[in-house]
Amino acid sequence: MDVETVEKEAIEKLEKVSNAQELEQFRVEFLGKKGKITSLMKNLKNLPPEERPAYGKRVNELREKVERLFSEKKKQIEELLERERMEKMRVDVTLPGARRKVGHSHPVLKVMEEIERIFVSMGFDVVEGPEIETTWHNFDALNTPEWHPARDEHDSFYITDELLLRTHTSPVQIRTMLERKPPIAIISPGKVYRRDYDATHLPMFHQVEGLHVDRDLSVAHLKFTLEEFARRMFGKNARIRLRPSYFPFTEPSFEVDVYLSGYGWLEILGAGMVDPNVFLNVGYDPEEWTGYAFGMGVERISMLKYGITDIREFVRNDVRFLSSY
Ligand code: 2U9
Repeated sequence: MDVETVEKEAIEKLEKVSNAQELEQFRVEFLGKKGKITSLMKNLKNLPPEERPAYGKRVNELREKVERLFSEKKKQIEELLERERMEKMRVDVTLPGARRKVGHSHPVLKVMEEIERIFVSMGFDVVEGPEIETTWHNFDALNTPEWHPARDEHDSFYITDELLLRTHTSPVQIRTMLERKPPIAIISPGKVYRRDYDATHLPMFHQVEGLHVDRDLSVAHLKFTLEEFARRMFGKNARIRLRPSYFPFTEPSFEVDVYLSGYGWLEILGAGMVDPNVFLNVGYDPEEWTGYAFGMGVERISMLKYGITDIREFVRNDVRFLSSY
């Protein structure tokens, strides 16, 4: 084979090389120890001595040319491989991340904590107590006589004649008054139990009650505190009004309504001045100490705040409901 044929063949073949494997085959075929260019060089000894320098030069030039073309091709193929590798690793940074679903507090707990924050910012302490209570702490100390319907076994969950699931968190205030000396400003959040179950009542629900005991407290202090609470809870335009009511443990007693534009007057809590008999029951002198108290149902506040119409939604555990608060 002559130099021209090998050159033509080499150029044509290299043209068609498209991957690393073909490139290696090409190298062996043309540039290898037994390759075509090497064998051209071996022809040297068969030529007449005067032709050898020119022929040698020609073959060396061919080798250099093919080596150069080979390196160019090699570089091309390496670039192609690198591009393919990068393409495979490509990450779409605009795709949404794999977000882990975490739960959140129950809407009742959220509202309860919001109520706590408001009163804590006004200087109230948060106090908790047992859910199983004595009839004395739950009723007698709170001036609630034997004849009161709340004491009936059809209205409360009794464990024994003298132990029951607390029907309000007021016994926590009784325990605190027995343990501390006035002045006292506390709220008691927690679960309470009554034998009721319909669209507006659950057998277990949540209350936040408050008690402020000091000298010279009046209905004015009560009204200011609850109006401030209503503004912080329902917006700064919220107004409250007091309507006369009756509770065994307060005198006078009130139902407290909040005015919400678009809704009118809504009953949100009960309140009153601590009955002197309650002070006597915990050994406080009613001539020296005065106090106001209030109580609210957390589910009720949550229903008003979010427009929920059936209290049973809170315990149905449907995530479509729970996750929207
Ligand atoms: C002490 C003295 C007085 C707590 C009070 C109310 C009025 C009241 C209800 C609201 C809705 C209960 O959850 S509800 O059904 N509560 O209306 N609670 S005054 O008075 C006290 C508490 C403790 C020592």
